Amino acid sequence: MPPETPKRKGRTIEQRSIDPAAQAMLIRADELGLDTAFTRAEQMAPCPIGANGTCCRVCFMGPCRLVKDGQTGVCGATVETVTARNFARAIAAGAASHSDHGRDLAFTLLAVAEGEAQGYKIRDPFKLKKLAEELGIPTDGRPVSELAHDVGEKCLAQFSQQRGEIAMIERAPKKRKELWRKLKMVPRGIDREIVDILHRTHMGDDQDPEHILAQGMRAALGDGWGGSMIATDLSDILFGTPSPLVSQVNLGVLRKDEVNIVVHGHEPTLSEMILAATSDPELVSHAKEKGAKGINLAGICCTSNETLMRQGVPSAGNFLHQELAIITGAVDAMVVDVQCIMQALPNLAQKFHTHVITTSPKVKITGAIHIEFDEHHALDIAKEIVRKAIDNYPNRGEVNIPDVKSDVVPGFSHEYINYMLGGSYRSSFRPLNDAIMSGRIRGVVADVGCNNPRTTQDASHEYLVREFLKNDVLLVETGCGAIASGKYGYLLGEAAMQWAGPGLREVCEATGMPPVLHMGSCVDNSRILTVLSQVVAEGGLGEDISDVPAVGIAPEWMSEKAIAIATYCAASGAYVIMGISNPVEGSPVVTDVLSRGWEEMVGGKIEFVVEPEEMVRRALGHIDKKREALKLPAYDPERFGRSGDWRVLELEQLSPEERAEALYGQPASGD
Ligand code: NFS
Repeated sequence: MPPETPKRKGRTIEQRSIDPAAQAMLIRADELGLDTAFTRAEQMAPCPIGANGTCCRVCFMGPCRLVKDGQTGVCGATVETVTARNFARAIAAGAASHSDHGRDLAFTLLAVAEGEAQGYKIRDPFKLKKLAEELGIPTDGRPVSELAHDVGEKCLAQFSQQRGEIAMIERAPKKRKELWRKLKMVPRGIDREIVDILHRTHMGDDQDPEHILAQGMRAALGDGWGGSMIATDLSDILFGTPSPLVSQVNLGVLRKDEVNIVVHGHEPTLSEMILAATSDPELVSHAKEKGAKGINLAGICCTSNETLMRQGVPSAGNFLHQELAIITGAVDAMVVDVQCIMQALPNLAQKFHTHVITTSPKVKITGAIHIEFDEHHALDIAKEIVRKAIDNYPNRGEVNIPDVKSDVVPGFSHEYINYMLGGSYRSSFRPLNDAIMSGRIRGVVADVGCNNPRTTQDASHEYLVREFLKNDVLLVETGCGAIASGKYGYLLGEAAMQWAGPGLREVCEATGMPPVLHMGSCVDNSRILTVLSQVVAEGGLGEDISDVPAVGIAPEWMSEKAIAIATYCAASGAYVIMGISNPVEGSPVVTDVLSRGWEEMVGGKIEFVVEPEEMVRRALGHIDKKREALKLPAYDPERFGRSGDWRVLELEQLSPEERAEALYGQPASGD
């Protein structure tokens, strides 16, 4: 049966978003009679057949809509085959998007090595050398440019490789690699596995749902341990490996009296140069000539995560903020590259003065200005774009910037987490493992993924973070989920004092780290794979990723990339919960394959859970089950929290007599 279409008409502002900045802009949009994704979601009932995965469009004898029990398509395709095929195709598209992003960075690295990439340089030569060694490239006495060249070529070869295994799979725990090899699941080449999915889901090919979905895992692994991992590593090498810094998040980072340029999309390559161009003295004085006090750069979506965690460029918000930023009337140019860019932007921008500028050779949007980016002339192109924004500043009409922003401390690369916990002379994951083993940290949850206007913006992200912190669960975050946490103050050390349970609070006090670690953009979910592998290698938490008390959750997901991520995490042994709705709901068999079937096969699984309360219940249940299997002490918050800053604050509340009693077990001796 198709699921009942939820009624969404007439949602209140609070039902649309919990973010006060978004609420203010949604009220403004209503006043101006403007549509946004929020209102369009209310007007557009999702097609129930597509929503549960039972619409087959792979050939033109259809499309076939399988709505009755036992019904098949014209070719005889069953509901199991159709839902599995649709799911696998979503994995292919998601993996292609992340991986193509990684490929472009390999081209940029090559151009830098050849001295042809204007304005770029190698920011982390140590990471370059380390990666070169890992890829079997000789490093002794060789200049950085030669290493960059060889690493660039070797990374590119990962995409086109036809046989063997992709290289970065070596980072996985031994037991995991053995399992993948046994199941013939190690990706041969990143592109090959994606093409394989498109081939086998063509009309008249693979019709066994489990078999189709196993190839889905293989292609997704090529994303997580291939394309995305390459994207992360090469971004660090080119733009710097992140370490914590202070910045701000939300629409309040836009400035009334400065030229505002918002970079939106995913690749750090162009935004890096735009940042450089905003401090060009000639352009700054041009901005002043136009009456602005300066040039302000802000980000949206994962471009924002890239520039936020490396250069501290403030974030104007997550996915559902792209239209809201334009509605402030203060954005002089919104510069986009690839992925998650709503087609509604140019139309909306016409109602204001904003230029929407597309820059990728892969992305043109009708109504937008196209200034194509080329890394060989990056700085010149970036300056042209910035100049266009400045020239647009005098065209502003009424400006309404909500005065809402929060401080954040993002930038927790796996290298930094290692260093933070162990110090520079003995960087190690030992303290993290010990904290989990002792029960100070009950487990780890990765809260990641998008916003989706079918649910209240940020509500699930915020609720989950609060509940997990209370339960001494350490959070690691990427993508739009990480920006959501930033908005509500969770990406700060102080959040541990306010929200964390006693054990987690002790750990945060000792290290100064926030209880929610911003680890980057969505391709940086690969960092989470690396952390999990290093946690396993450190010892004491099992021999495989599937042994670690950890869960991944994408409560407000909307993109095919989220499906690819969920799949590679599950194929790597993690328990993954996805919110919103079940895209294979039409087939109980396929729903069962993704959960019970995959758990038996690879130790990880995907479950679709709509209610955040249920997500928390299942995630904690899983964490406790894994703790028990590892024979770790059962989680008991009573054992911790009697030390550190919290204890000092508590003691300060007491009278001198009570304090002496609490400290020494006897009242202070009077004179
Ligand atoms: Ni991820 Fe980043 Fe956000 Fe979702 Fe889109 S920006 S790659 S897909 S919406 S988290």
